[in-house]
Amino acid sequence: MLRKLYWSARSLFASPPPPAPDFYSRFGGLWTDRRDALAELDRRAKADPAVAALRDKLAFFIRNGYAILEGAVDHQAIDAYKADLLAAARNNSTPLVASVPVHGPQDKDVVPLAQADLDAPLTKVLDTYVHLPSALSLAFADPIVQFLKIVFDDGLLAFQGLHFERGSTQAVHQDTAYVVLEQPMHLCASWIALEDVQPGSGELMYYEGSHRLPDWLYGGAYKHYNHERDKHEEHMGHLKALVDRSEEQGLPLRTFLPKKGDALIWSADLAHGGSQITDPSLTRRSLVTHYTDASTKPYYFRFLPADRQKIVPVKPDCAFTSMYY
Ligand SMILES: O=C(O)CCC(=O)C(=O)O
Repeated sequence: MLRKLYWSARSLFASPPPPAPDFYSRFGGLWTDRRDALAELDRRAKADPAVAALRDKLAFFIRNGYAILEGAVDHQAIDAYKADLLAAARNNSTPLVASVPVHGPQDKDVVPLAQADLDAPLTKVLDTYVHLPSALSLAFADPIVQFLKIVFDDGLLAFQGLHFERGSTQAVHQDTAYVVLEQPMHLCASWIALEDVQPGSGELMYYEGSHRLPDWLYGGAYKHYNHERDKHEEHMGHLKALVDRSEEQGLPLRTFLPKKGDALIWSADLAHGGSQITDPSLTRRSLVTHYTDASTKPYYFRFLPADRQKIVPVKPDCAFTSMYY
């Protein structure tokens, strides 16, 4: 019911916002999305040693739409999380749920974890950070928090988490179409490798620099896709345009072959997806967390009763929420 309301609701972004001249997107963004972001980085690095220490990574993030934080997450923390997830998957009474692929206009359903085939591509265990404290050590590992606090200029709110056992094989997309916020561009994600990723396992792929492609406007107005409001062809057109425009501009298509514990941070509009799995014997265990800043709310809060709009503090500057639990 809740999900139906969420997906069927008309957006209040009923007409396109006026162009935001200081930003590449008419929907604005974070300071890193401003046209003068590199000059702003210089200013901030002079004033703040924490920014100066991450200056090269931040400049790369501004130019390319992502940054790689090598060894961001401790191996013991990862092993503890994987053991907890495995135990939960074997426990019929775990409250955890998973998104599984189905045929139909919405192409996915949410089922109890015990009913999900974890080995199927496109199975995603949802918001494990709510029920597995060990997931919090990953999603809020210090290097990730330090980087995102600078980018957000604020604390972090984790509001959607996806655990993958296998490559997703998901088409190249922009998260702003599906992971919706009241301020759509106030979005970043971390992708944490829970094992060394092997070629052929369905590696994460992304077009470097695609975060600056022109806004795709659903119905001429909206940043996000709504399967009841928007035509299937429009959605397919968006996915095709991401590949076509990236290739027209000569943006390199990269694949991510991280070591266990490496994390990739992507910005709101980086076009990314899952490569084809050419060796089905390989797992590709990873944890994705979508974050916004402490002052932005997920769009799904509009459809949750007040007592379900829970923001749970984890440690200073870090909190989580969920639409599922
Ligand atoms: O890990 C992948 O293959 C893709 C993940 C993804 O696209 C996402 O979480 O938005």
